[in-house]
Amino acid sequence: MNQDLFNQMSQSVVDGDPKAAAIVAQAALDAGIDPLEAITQGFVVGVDRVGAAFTNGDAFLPELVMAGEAMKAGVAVLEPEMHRRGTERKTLGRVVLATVEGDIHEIGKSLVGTMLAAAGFDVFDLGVNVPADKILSKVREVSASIIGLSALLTTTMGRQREVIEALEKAGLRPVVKVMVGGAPVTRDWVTQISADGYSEDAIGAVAVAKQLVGIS
Ligand code: B1M
Repeated sequence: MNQDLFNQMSQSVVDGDPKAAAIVAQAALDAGIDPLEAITQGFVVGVDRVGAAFTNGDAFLPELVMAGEAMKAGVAVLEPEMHRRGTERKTLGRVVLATVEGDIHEIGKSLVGTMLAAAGFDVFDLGVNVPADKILSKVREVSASIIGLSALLTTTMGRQREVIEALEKAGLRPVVKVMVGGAPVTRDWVTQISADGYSEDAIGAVAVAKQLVGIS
């Protein structure tokens, strides 16, 4: 039964059908399925299929765009429930979150933000294509203890390093931890740029953020 719904979620993304994605997401909630499980076992499976087809030349940019739109529509239905499940917890710290400059992939970053907020962090999500100076000025404004940087392109990963360098230049590096993520990011890269934390996925990001503020 759940697998049927997961298959329909995946298919709605492959079909690039936001309406179908929203309907099946609601059906999953009505069936009592954990919203994060719905995302990882349903929508992400679909978006990965489209990504693989794009790599092989079997799908093109319009399909990629529509897959992203469908995934966003489905996740939007599931998000309030994810927040609701985390609303009882106290504030654990302030996180400024962004997809780096030059990169407009938002879905994974937003999912990380939702999970961090649900876990009890105050999340200031600056969106996508965000330059280092804008990130730094938000960090100062809200006295954030963590910066979360997402990059989905090999060509934009370097921007994560730039933000860390800007932080050092501003003298803020000792008081602000930097967590990075995104599909092309590896542990090696994290070491190379001297970031403080890394996670492969949104659940792991919560554990890493907690470690960074001294809660584990
Ligand atoms: Co693009 N895209 N895309 N894309 N896209 C990828 C990333 C790609 C791998 C597809 C492919 O070729 N197979 C490829 C990158 C190749 C590379 O550099 N290695 C690619 C490309 C090439 C491009 C364009 C250049 C295409 C073009 O124009 N020719 C272009 C770039 C535009 C730009 O940014 N300047 C482009 C555009 C787009 C769309 C706009 C059409 C759309 C995004 C829509 C949107 O976000 N609103 C899109 C999409 C949908 C994808 C794929 C198919 C799916 C990405 C996604 O949402 N995944 C993607 C292929 C793929 O990943 N399978 C692809 C689901 C999401 C839940 O996972 O984002 O990985 P993800 O996030 C995960 C983890 O990475 C981690 O947790 C998340 C949840 O588990 N994580 C963090 C992410 N951020 C984190 C931060 C953390 C911790 C963990 O701490 C702070």
